[in-house]
Amino acid sequence: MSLTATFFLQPTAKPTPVSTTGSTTGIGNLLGEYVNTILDADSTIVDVGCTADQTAVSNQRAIDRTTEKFACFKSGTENPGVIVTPSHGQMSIVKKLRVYAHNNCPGCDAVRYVVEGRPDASAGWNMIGQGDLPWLPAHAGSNARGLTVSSTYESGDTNLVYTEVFFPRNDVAYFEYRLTFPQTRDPASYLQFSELDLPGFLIGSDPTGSPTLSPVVPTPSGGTPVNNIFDMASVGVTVGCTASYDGTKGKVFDHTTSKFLCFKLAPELPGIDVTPSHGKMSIAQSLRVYSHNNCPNCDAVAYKVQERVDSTSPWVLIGEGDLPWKDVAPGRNSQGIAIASTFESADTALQFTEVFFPSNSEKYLEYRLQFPETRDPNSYLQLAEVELVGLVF
Ligand SMILES: [Ca+2]
Ligand SMILES: [Ca+2]
Repeated sequence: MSLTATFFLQPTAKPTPVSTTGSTTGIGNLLGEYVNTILDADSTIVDVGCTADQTAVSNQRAIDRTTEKFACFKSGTENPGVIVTPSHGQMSIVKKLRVYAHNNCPGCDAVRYVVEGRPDASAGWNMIGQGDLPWLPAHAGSNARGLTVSSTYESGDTNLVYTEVFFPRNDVAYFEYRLTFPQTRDPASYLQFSELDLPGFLIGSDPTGSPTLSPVVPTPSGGTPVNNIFDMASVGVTVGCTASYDGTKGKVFDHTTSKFLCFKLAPELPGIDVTPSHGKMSIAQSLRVYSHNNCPNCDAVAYKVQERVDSTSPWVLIGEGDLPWKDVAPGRNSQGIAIASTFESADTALQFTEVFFPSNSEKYLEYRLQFPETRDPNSYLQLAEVELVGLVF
């Protein structure tokens, strides 16, 4: 890899019209694909700031696509972790980090992370993201050893225990990555995890070793990234359900954890149509749902999001599927808490789930949010807040 400097893709944001599920690439002059992990199992991997318990074998376990675990004894002054050089030789843009739980030692859990990248081995490291892992407050459980890890760009392996953080605004391509974990749950413990996913955009291979600078991420320019396309004065109209009292419709987007409660009216799927009062077009990039205060059976566990350019146009599907918290009910959020989120991150002091729409690149005005399934199918629907994260124009 001959690059000597990082390069920036302009314009700067997701989404792109690139398949997120196919194995091949390329639409028009685009070159690349979203992948479940940039770090292929044949990557070269070395420990840093620690000594792996079985040298090369144990290092590879960090990325061997199974829950066979990585264990590393802290040494020296550097943060413990790994440096990974993918064998595919392609530049990439990191969008997320997932850390899968290991089998036996809660005190050994990584609870803080630092993700850095560099374009080649001679360059300095550049920060991509750092902070607490979402499972910091409490040990999240364990994964038996030796299970296959089956993930996608959109989702980690929901049969396994993992934690995940996002870097939606990172748009710098790198080749090598340093993933370190400055803190373990018990600071005196050594470091363990069973697997890492580094989901992101893999720039198409180029035999010359010169990554293309063509517009890999050709989003419309000029959009403003926002934590929520829905302003508090948005107009909501329930669909497929009737709100417990009229005022609760606005609780979907009141920017607090005060909850929306809706009684299902079959056969339509329950949910709400939302028209932002700002009247601006927008591109939705992810959906966050915050849990309400008291009824796990009332949690939405599946979603369907549609959009349209005006009230007379047909609805267009953005995405649908299960919400990540389907298999494990989240903790509850008390009512009336102001939500402090950003474009990059939900309010991590609260309980939430999030799904992404990396292929959505069109501007729309109105949205239809439906929740085809509740945790108990016989329950009514409750949620504390929805955030439709994206760009406003
Ligand atoms: Ca592993
Ligand atoms: Ca609310």
